[in-house]
Amino acid sequence: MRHWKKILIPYEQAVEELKVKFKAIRNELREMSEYSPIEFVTGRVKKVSSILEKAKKYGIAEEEIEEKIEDIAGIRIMCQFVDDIYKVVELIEQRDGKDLKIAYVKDYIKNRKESGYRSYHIIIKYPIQTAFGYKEILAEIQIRTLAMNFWATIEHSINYKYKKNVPEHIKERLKKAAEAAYLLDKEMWAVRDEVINAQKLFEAKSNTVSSI
Ligand code: 0O2
Repeated sequence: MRHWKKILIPYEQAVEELKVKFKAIRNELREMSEYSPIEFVTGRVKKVSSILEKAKKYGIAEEEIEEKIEDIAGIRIMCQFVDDIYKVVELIEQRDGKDLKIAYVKDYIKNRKESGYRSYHIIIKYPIQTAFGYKEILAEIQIRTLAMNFWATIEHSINYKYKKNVPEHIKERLKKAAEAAYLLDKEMWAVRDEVINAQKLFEAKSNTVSSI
């Protein structure tokens, strides 16, 4: 029996640190009244039951889990528009070799998954200073629009309910919904400048009201 509580401590620390770092980028840009490609950030450490399930699915031995399961630490960055995703990717690339190392990427936006899933994944190696010394762990950063996130969240819960045996008619509906989310992203991108200007005006007004 492995000591999961101890194993997961560095992953918990990594998730907390990465959340702080990405939220700081968003806050800094907003403070400077500049547009932030990051709308909001979440993070989680995978549950032990999900880690073991994934290890079983891929035939990974328990002692190989940390080396082979890349999303034990997961960060999710939500953006308003599709092109913001690639701006966030650039921001992360600029940090490559500094506070993180990029292992590889999976672009499920250009190569949508069979399920209809879209997102940009970056697998990183992240250094952690623990009470027992230095450790480098793997973490997955998922970057997606609000529409992609809405679809993925719903689809994930349906999969959970049906334990992956989703009835065919629901699968079809989900594919249609994925297409609708894609079209929503496309339409929103077309009015992107208009939306950003409106948001700047709205924020300026809110700041004036709060300073009265
Ligand atoms: P959770 O609860 O988010 O941790 P696999 O996980 O076997 O599908 P692989 O090769 O490990 O695939 O990596 P991949 O494809 O990058 O997927 C890792 C994570 O991406 C998943 O983690 C999901 O968060 C998300 N994801 C990938 N494909 C889909 C999809 O079709 N629908 C949804 N909703 N999310 C997806 P976990 O472990 O599935 O779940």
